Formats: sequence, C-alpha cells, structure tokens
Amino acid sequence: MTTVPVPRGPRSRGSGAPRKEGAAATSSAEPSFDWRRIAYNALVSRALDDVEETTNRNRAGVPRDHVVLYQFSARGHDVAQVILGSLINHKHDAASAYYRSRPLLLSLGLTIEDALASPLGRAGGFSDGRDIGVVCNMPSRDGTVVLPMSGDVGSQFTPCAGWAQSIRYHTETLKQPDWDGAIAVVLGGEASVATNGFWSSLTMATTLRLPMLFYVEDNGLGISVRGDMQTPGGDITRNLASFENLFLKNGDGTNPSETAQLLSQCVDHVRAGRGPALVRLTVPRLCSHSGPDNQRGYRTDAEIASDTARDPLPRLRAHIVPAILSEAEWSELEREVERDVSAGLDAARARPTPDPSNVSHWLYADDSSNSAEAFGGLSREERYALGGTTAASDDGDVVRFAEGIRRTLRHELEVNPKVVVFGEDVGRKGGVHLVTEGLQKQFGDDRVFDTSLSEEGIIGRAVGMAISGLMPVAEIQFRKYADPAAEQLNNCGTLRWRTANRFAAPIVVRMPGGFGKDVGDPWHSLSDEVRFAHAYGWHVAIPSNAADAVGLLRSAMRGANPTIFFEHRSLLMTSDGSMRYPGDDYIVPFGTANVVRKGSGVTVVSWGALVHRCAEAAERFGDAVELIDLRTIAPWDRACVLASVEKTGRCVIVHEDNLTAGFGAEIAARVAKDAFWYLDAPVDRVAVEDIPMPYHPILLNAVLPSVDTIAERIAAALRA
Ligand SMILES: Cc1ncc(C[n+]2csc(CCOP(=O)(O)OP(=O)(O)O)c2C)c(N)n1
Repeated sequence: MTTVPVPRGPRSRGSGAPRKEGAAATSSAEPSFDWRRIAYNALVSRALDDVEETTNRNRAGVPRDHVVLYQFSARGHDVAQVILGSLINHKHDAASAYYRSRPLLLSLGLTIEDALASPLGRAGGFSDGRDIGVVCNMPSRDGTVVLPMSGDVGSQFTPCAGWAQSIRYHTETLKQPDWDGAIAVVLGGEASVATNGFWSSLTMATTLRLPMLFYVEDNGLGISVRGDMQTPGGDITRNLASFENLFLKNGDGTNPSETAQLLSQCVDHVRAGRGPALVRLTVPRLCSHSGPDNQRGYRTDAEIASDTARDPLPRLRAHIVPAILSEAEWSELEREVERDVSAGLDAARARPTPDPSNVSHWLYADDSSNSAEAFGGLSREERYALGGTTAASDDGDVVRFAEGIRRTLRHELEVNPKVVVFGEDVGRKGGVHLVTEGLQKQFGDDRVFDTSLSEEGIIGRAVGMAISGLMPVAEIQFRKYADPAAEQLNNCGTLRWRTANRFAAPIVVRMPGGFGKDVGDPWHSLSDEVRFAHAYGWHVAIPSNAADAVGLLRSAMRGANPTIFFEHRSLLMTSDGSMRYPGDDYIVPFGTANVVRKGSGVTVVSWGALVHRCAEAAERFGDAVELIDLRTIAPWDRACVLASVEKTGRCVIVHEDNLTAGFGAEIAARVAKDAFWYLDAPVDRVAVEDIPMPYHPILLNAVLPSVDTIAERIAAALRA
C-alpha cells in the first residue's frame, strides 16, 4: 500500500526540503521558514478539498463510488495553518484541533492516503471508519500529538489545557527533561470563543500560566452566524485586552509574512515559559460551511466575492515566487502535489471498507489482545507492575467509607508518581466532604490541587492529562454538578472506540451523591447513576461500604478504562458505610457482585446506600432473601443475578434513582427474558417514584424507599 509522507517541520527531513531558505524574508524580524514545504502542504490541502468536492462527485454533484457525506473544506484557512504547523515541532507538543484543521495535520505528518481514506470511510486511518473523516487524531510517541478531535465545537479546549498542565507535571514533578519547552496549541473558529470550553480553558491557562497557545481562525461566520454574535464587536482580542497573563496578537491570516511573524512571536512566548498566548488571524471561508451546507442561502454574492479576493494561496505564491522559487520550480511543485495526491487517492481507494464484525471492539480496553497499546493512560507494564490482590486482609481496623477512600488515594499517590488528585476545594481544604484531607500537605500542590470552578474544565483537564500518560483522579463536588461536564464525560467515554484504540483516557471521576444523613435536596442528593451506565465506555462503581470502596477505587486507578466512582453521601461518615480496611493492595474487579446474604425464596438486587435498607428488611424473612449488592452497574454481574433468580424464582430490585428508566428497568428486562421460565412472580422494582429529592426530612422519607416499603414488596413477591 502506498503512503505519501507529507514533509514535516523546519527541523525535519522530507521531500519538501528547504530551498534558498529565508531569501524571501520581507522583514528582518521574520524567522526562516521552509516556504517550499509550506507551499507544498497548502497545495496538498487545496488538492484534497478539490478531490472531495469535485473528483468524487458525478456531474450532478452526487458522490461517486464512496460517500464523503461530511466534507469540511479548509480553503482559506489552509495557508496560516500550515505556517503554524511548521512551528509545532517539539517532541511533546500537542495540538487540539477541529474539523477544519486538516492543513495543520498535513504539516504535522498526516499522510495524503490517511487524509483521504478516512473521509472515504475506509478501514484503518484515524477511526477505522467510525468517525467523520475530518474529525482526526494523531498519536505519536516521538512527535507532536494531535489529541482526538470531537464533533462538538468548544470541546477541544479543556483537554488541551490538561495537556499543557501535564507538560509542567512531566517536567517539574516527574523530572522528564525531554518535556521541557513543549507547548499545547488549540485551534478554534471565532464562534468557538463563545463556548464554555473556551472560557474554562482560558481561565485555566491564565491562572496557572500554562504553556498553551490559543489559535483563533476568524472567518467571520459560525455556519451562517456572524462573529459579532459570538463576541461583542466580533474581535475577541479587543475584548481580552485586559485579561491578566495573556499574550495577545491579532493579524491577517492571508498575509504569509505577517502570519509567520505573529505566530513565531506567540510560539516563542509560550515555549519560553512566559505563559499562554492567544492569536487571532482573520481568514476567508472560501466555501460553504460543509458539504451539506449551501452558503448562497445566507451570504450575498458580494460577500462571497470579497472573501474570494482574499484567498491566501495567490498571496503565498507571490511571497515565494520569484524570491524563493522560480516560476518553473513552482510549476514543478504543483505537479509534484498533483502526483502525490493522485497516488494517495489511489492508495486510499484501494483500502478495504471497515469490517462490521469489529464495530463493537474498543468500547473498553482489551488486554487479552495482541494489538498495540492505545496512546494514553498507564502502560500495560505499569499497570501490571502495580498488580493487586482480591484477598482482603482480615486484621485491618474498621474505617469509615471516607477514610477508606482517603487511605486508598494516599497509597496510590505513594506507589504511583503518575497519580494526580484534583477538584474544587480538594487541595487546601481537603474536599467539601473532607475525603482528601491532608493529602495536599503530604504530596504537594502539584499532585493534589484545587481547580477553578468549572466541571467542564475538571473533566477536560483530566482527559488531557490521561492522554499524556498520567492517572488523574478528578472530584466532582456533588453528582448534580457533573452536569456541566456532560460533553467532556461523553467524549471521554467514546474516545477509545472512536479512535479504534489509537487513544484512551482512563480517568477516575469521584462524585458524592444521593441522599444525606437525614437531609436531601434537588442539588446535593441526586443519584441518577443510570445516566453513566447508559453512556458509552464507562465503568460505574457504586460501593455500599468502605472495603468495597477501597477495592473498586484501586481497581479503577490501576485500570485502563474511565470510571465513575460514586460515593454515597449517607455512607461517607456513618456506621452503615464502615468496614474493616481490606489492605493497601486490595482490589475488587468490576462486574463482580457481592452476595450479602444467601436465601432461597426471593432475590433482592440493590447497590449503594439502599443495600443497607434491604439488609434490614431481609432480616424479617429468615433465610428467604438472597441479597445481592451489585457494587458496579457497568459492567453488572448478570451471571450472579440470573443464577440467583433461577434458584429463587423471584426478583425484587431496589434503588434510589428514578423508577422510570432507572437501572432497575435494565435488570428487570434481562431477568424477564433470560430467566423467564424460572420466574414464579413478576419482577418488581422498588425505587423513587420519579420525584426530585426534597429538603425536609419528612418529605425525604416520603420519597425514599423505606425499610418497611422494601419489606412489604419482598413479602408480596414471596406471596405471589
Ligand atoms: C456544541 C456544538 N454546537 C453546535 C454545533 C454545530 N456546528 C458545527 S460547526 C458550527 C459553527 C462553528 O463555527 P466556528 O467555530 O467559527 O468555526 P468555522 O466552522 O467557521 O471554522 C456549529 C454551530 C456543534 N458541532 N457543536
């Protein structure tokens, strides 16, 4: 299979070798750039857009032998991006980009074959046919990494800030000098400056003075919406003029010389460790927003013509010819591009279509396969070295649930220098639930730290840090406050799958929730754990006691999958949640339920705090009740539940989340299907009747399944 390598940065080799380098400098301040290579990449980008917009359609405009449904042309954005790309050349630089960033990727080493095969939906490439062709990624163990892009505008920002923070961690904490001078670059259109992710990452970068460059390519349109709807006046740099710790530049992205100078100044500033920079470059959008969009519906002919007149490619040519390349050399360069793109297209077309039998692969890590390791998280070697035992020590002291978690975090911080623990109030105070109390004092504020108040920022940062090889344990103060992070959580869960195991971000997200001891309210007492079981790619633990909490948290922290770790508020500091400390290496594998008590008349399935109410209710029925504590709902121990129901013939599921579409519905459906012939009674569910958690204890108790209610329903099942 032919691959056509695209030449890399100024320090790299490649077919686009420099010629008469620097001869075209229009100012003495302009650093030397490999303009021939820049021209090569810009021309390749244009040619790829041509291929997708014209070659692959018949005369009626219908896509030909393959479908490029989502074509996002980079025309107009291309020249400035490839200039940027030639400055992103440190071994540990990372770029976080978006759908219009393919020119940048070409300049970072993306092959023409890969660039075309993915939009064609061919096997291999960024996603093995799973994601839109321009939603790219580029793992690289010894070159610039392009973090997995996503479709949501604005979601590229906070993972990039996470990588930027990791650069500091790798350099200063892990003492890895090869990270010194690395930077993280994020690309976004002018509409993306209105998103949560932009502001969250800007806060992170400026408060922490992170080595991060914001690159805003302003084409004046977010699909059809004008830039002055995204930021007042339409120029984000004017509005950020008073922002502390931010180096700002603003210029014309169609002027090669100006672009090169501005970008050099910004990159130098960030690389030198002087803090973040933001550059806004105005560029034309020489196309509709995307394949399905038709700009003629919302732009006048005059507007389109004015953009066409600003095409940066003729300006690039004028910058280079004749100062660096002769007319003949430019023509030869164009022919070279034509040949390379044609060869790349043939190679892309020759690739097979993706294999549908693999489509469910890589939702989770697969250690049993011989396939290459994903980029991100601890390596297999590191995880195996940490090990763990499923045998609990029997001489531990009895600890509260919160203390069990604290000890586990402490031990993992001790044995694994890649563990970082963070969240709102997690550092100085030790968390609003005091679970991390004392950890910052012991391990320092590089390893245990407070964050700004942005859950999107907390989770996005964790994702960027995990991709850089760290093991982030993020705390969300209360379950309800994970809502602002929904986009980052969803994207984290699909990350391994949508990159076909090229990337992974195994993070642990601790979140307390559920009713408190005698109190509730709609904000601090939400459980809604089903939402995470419904999401792709997550492990979800909901321990009911300190020993399980220790074992499950350690499993997650030594594992390879992102994990939601639910800490029930009513268990944190009560005797219900207390248990003998099971040891510093104790692990509980995910998907293994605990049979709390054996019985032969009815199977009761529960998890979290309600396990204790079920246990109390079960005592009223002698040895009739078999009580199963699921411990994890993703994955959940189906085999254990089914085996029990086959024995008892009855099943009652008890949970705190809403009845409607709560996780009990999933279990009930499985039991009804897979154990149908064993059932002597309808499967029953005892849960909150779709009412938010109320504040007053009388109301709270009216809503929560009580021991009496559970007992009544067990009795009814036994009678049936
Ligand atoms: C969170 C989110 N909301 C809406 C969209 C739909 N959408 C895709 S691109 C886009 C406009 C983005 O414009 P801009 O950031 O300026 O980048 P450009 O396309 O102009 O390069 C919108 C609204 C999306 N992808 N994600």
